[in-house]
Amino acid sequence: MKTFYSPAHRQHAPKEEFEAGRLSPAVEVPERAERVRAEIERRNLGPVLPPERFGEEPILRVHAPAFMSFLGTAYAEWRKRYSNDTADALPSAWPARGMRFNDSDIESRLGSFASDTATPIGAGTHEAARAAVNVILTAAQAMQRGEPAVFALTRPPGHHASADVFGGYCYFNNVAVAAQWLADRGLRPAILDVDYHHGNGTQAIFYMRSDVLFVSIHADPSFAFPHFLGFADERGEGAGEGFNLNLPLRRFTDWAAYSVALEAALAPIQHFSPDVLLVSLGLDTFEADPISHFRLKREDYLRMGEALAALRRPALFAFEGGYNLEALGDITANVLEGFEAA
Ligand code: Q9C
Ligand code: ZN
Repeated sequence: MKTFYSPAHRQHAPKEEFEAGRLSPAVEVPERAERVRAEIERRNLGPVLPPERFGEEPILRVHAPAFMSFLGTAYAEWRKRYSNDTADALPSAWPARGMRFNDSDIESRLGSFASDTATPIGAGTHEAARAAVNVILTAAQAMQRGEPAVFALTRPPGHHASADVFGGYCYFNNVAVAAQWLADRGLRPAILDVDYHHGNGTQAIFYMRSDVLFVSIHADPSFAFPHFLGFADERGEGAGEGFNLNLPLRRFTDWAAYSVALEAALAPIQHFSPDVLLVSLGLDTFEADPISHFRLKREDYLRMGEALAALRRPALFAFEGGYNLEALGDITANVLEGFEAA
C-alpha cells in the first residue's frame, strides 16, 4: 500500500496545551508521524511518497473563507499583539451565551473560531496543516486513479475541525476535504471514524447531506472529549437524516465489545455502497494511550484491518489521533497490514 507523507508536518510542534486546569506538555507532537513512517519503512509496507500541491480551492469547498484566512494570518497577528512573547497562540475567552459576535482583533477571532485550549497555533502550524491537506488530496487522487488502498499520514489531524471551528488538535478537516474532493469528481464516499474521540467536525460538515455517509465509533461524549457532540441520537438532519451514525461506547471498552460495534458500523456502510471508504484512523483506542480509556491490544488492530477489508471496497486510511509514541507505529501498521492480508 502506498503511503503519502510530507516532512512539513514537523513545522507544527506545539510545546504545551492547557488541559485539566494546567499547562501540560503537548501530546500531538511531530514524533507521532515520524514513528509511524519509520515502522512503515521498517516493515516494507510500500513506498512513502510526497504530496502534490492542490491550492486553496478544495479546502474552500469545506471550510469558510473567513476561517481559512484566519488560520493563514493568526500567528502573525498574535505575534504583533504580544511581540515580546514567543508562546503559541491560544484563546482565553469565548463568545458564550448572552454575548455578541465580534471578530475585530486576534483575541476575539481566536475565541470565535476555537473550541478548546488544547490546539495552539504556532509559527509553522498553518504550513503543516496545509501540507496535511495536500497529503490526503494526493491520496484521494491516487484512489480516483484506481489504487485499491492508500494511507495518508496526515498530521496535524483533522476530524475535530468543522467548516469554521478548529480544536481537538485539528485545524483543517483533512478527511472532509478529501471526501468532498472525491464527491466533486462523481465518486460516492463513506467515512468511518474509529478514533477514540467522536469526529464532531466531520459530522457537522456532512450532517445535512445524504451524499456522504458518516459513521463513528468512539468514547461516549457523556464522559469524553468532545463532550458536546457524538451522542447516539444524532442521526442527520433534513436530506442527511439517516446518513449519520454514532456508536458511543463505555469506558474500558475492549476488543470483545469494540468488534461488535465495528460490525454494526460496517452494515450501513455496505448498504450505502460507497465507491471509496475513508477511514479516520485514530489509534488512541489503544490500552496504553496516555489520554484515552479503551483497552484495545496490539493484535486487535490486525483484526480491525481485516474487518475493514471484508467490505471489499477501495479504502483511504487517514491518520488522526493516537498518542502512545512507543506503540503508535506498530498499531498503525497492524491496521494497514491486516487490511492488505485479508
Ligand atoms: N483528558 C484527537 O485525537 N483533550 N484529538 C482531551 C482528555 C483534547 C484529541 C483531554 C483531545 C483531542 C485527534
Ligand atoms: Zn482522538
